[in-house]
Amino acid sequence: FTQDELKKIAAYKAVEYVESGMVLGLGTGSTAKHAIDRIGELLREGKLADIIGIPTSTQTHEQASSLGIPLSDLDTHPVLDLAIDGADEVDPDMNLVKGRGGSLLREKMIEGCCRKFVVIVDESKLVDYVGGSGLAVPVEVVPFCWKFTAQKLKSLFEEGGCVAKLRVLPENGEPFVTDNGNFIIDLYFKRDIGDLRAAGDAMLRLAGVVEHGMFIDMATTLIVAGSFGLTFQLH
Ligand code: DER
Repeated sequence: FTQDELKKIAAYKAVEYVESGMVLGLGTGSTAKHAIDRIGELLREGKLADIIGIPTSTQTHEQASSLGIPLSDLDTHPVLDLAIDGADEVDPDMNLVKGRGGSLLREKMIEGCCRKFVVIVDESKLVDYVGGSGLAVPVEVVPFCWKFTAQKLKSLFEEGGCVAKLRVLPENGEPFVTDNGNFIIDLYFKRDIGDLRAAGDAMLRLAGVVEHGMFIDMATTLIVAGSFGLTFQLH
């Protein structure tokens, strides 16, 4: 199987949790895209009905509305039955890194008020510890004095333990701007962060920080698609 086929297998399996009448958090990214396509297909086939989707990004809003999935928001539906979303990393305790697609704030808001949060990944996302893939832990920050905030984020970790980079658009080097009009500082860690909650809380105490991409203790169900088939982990 290709990586995308694995993503699709995990996504389709997650959609089996969807029942008619549910209010669903719709994730963002290439794995969640498959789940949203599948939900649209089942609605069209009449195998699902009365679904309301709460999109976690403008990108997902566009995909879901093009599929005819009725959409709403948290103001109208402050409690959701189920959210399905991908992740950039999953550690053995089901803590996640999310946000490499830039949607972490809305994802965390929406996935934080679901009865069940099903995470769908291919096996390449499994790590021993958060940051262990050597890829970024994203932090959404206000554009005002972002350099100052990036410096403050770095100073939370011992000398040299963390590199902070402003996320820019590859095509023109301009800062990436989130759906909420903010910037993203990508943090790269040389070693295990250790106490994720303490690190996350310290980040959030910085006034310029809006939210970080560590989803601690939020996932209720993990579906992993790998060469060995599907595995499930319940929290
Ligand atoms: O940016 C995000 O939060 C995405 O959900 C990301 O975590 C997973 O994206 P992928 O399914 O395209 O790998």
